[in-house]
Amino acid sequence: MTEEKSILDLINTPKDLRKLPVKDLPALADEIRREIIKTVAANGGHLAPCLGVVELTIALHYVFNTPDDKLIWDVGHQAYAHKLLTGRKDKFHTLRQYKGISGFPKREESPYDAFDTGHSSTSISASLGIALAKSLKGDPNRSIAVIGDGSMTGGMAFEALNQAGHLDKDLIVVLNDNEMSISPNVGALSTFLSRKMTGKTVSRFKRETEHFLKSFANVGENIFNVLKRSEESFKAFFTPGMLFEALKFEYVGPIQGHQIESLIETMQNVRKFSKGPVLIHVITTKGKGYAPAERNPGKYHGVGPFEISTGKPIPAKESTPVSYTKVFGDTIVKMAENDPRIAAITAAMPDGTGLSRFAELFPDRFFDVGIAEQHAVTFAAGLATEGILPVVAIYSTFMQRALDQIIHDVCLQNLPVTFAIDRGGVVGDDGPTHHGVFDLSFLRFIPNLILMAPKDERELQDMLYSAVMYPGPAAVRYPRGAGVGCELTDYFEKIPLGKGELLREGNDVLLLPIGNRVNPALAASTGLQKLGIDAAVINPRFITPLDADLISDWVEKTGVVVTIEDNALKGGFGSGVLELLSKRGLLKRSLKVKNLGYQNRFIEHGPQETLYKNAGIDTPGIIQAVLDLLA
Ligand SMILES: Cc1ncc(C[n+]2csc(CCOP(=O)(O)OP(=O)(O)O)c2C)c(N)n1
Repeated sequence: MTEEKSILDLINTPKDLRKLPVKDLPALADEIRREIIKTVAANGGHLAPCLGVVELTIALHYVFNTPDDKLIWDVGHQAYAHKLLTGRKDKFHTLRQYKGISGFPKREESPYDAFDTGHSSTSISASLGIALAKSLKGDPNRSIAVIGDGSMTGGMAFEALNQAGHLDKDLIVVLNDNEMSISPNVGALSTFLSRKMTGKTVSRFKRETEHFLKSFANVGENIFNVLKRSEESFKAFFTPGMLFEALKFEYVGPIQGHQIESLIETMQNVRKFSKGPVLIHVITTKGKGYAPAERNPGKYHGVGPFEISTGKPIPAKESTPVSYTKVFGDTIVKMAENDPRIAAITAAMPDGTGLSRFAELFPDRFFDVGIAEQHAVTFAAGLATEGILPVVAIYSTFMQRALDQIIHDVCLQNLPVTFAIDRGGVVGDDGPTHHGVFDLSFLRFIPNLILMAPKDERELQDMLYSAVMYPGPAAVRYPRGAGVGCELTDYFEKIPLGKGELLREGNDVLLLPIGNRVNPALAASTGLQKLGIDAAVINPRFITPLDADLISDWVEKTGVVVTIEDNALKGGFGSGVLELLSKRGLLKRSLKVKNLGYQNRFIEHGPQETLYKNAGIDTPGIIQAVLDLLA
């Protein structure tokens, strides 16, 4: 049997791609899909988004002169085909592995990665900046943003379109429209973009107009004929072009995103003839070419390792405890059953944040606002002014977007909004764009806001309950992944405001871990005991307000303190403890203090446990820090 010739093998850079005849490109697309499926099945990653843009990626690199022409991928989760075509196919098996290539575009990884992305809706701003810089430098090369319809729901995308239309510089925006965000896309814009607008809605509008005109006895046949002929102009009027043209973009499309030949032809025309800002509307199928992902693109948006033949996830070797996310989702449902004031808000992540069940059970009190974290927070503030108790569930990394809204719209008015901050701490394989290691720092200084982090999933329940019942703004921050496997309850208890708990008494050193570091610190205290070191352990529970008395007492008793957090050191929990000790006059020469957490640098991707170990915030790291301090 002869082995099938690989086309991908011939391509080291897009220059090689451009030498191929167009007729070979569909076979190349098949090969790229197989490679993506194989690698994601082994390593996990963003499967459905990448499968949807294989032809689009080939066409873009075929027509445009990358890397001189700059290609900016919004979110960057769809860039695997781009990586395979731009010199990284030999390293592709290391995708998202520790020390391997990133799952997102990285300028330091390749000259073809024009801009680092990970958070959505930035691509038009960045590519407009690049286009402007090129214009200032007299550089004729092009700047191209590829943005999904989900990412188009983010306000920043519109801020950029607004400026781009005004500046009238050469800029190409490719709108990759698959009608999906992670879940089905939401909002009026999504309906507007949808092809249904050109079919069903236009017909209904026409029918209703005919009916209306018929109600006038003296309207003759002519007017109906005019109406019939005007169907096409109706369509033109109601297609998405209208929106973008109003923003002074030339609109091209909608075009079929899996036919390479027509994609190439369209791109070539745009490249040759267009002037000023152009939007190419491309229709794609998320998950294209892999049946399980096509059937269920939401589930296959981002996946762990799976079996290719069935699409089934490869089960973990040991059974893992329920995740913090699930505990959050279940808790909020139980609370909402008893309290009709509770509403839940997500920014395009109902599954990711654990709110799907809430959405099913309480559709009137559930709001998916699109990828719009800033709006989500201010919208919650509005709800809160009317006596609703909003719970805003957003990943830590994406909450960064909404800092001003948290300060200005919620905390300044002391409104009872609960922030459920998932993925606090390092998140693992998604890497630096997604690690949630700044939230303790950027939330800690805000007046009126109370901030908690649970040591386990049982405490998460009580903290959520306490947060929702608290008459002002409250945030609960919890990590990605499984809890510790503790027992859950059907009832919730209010945690007294600003009260920590002493978990273990000890005379030699005080361990002050926060959140998911409490259990490793307890384990460290057991390890230290074996070495003859008697460690006290406090679970502070609150980052703000700190349990000042409990902490100060035990600092005084032991004279040696180690703080431990899954957060940046600067401005984090440990900084708060130092401020407290300084205020209480306890920062004396005789006091030994060590703060464990992340140094002031961005943290690479890799398994969470590896990253904890590297930062010295796992059990052996904590033991070592104590030994160093006492040495
Ligand atoms: C600011 C921000 N919020 C949330 C996310 C999580 N997220 C990643 S991809 C995605 C959906 C993007 O949808 P779309 O742009 O249509 O791309 P598709 O996956 O459909 O190709 C979301 C919500 C993010 N990356 N950035």
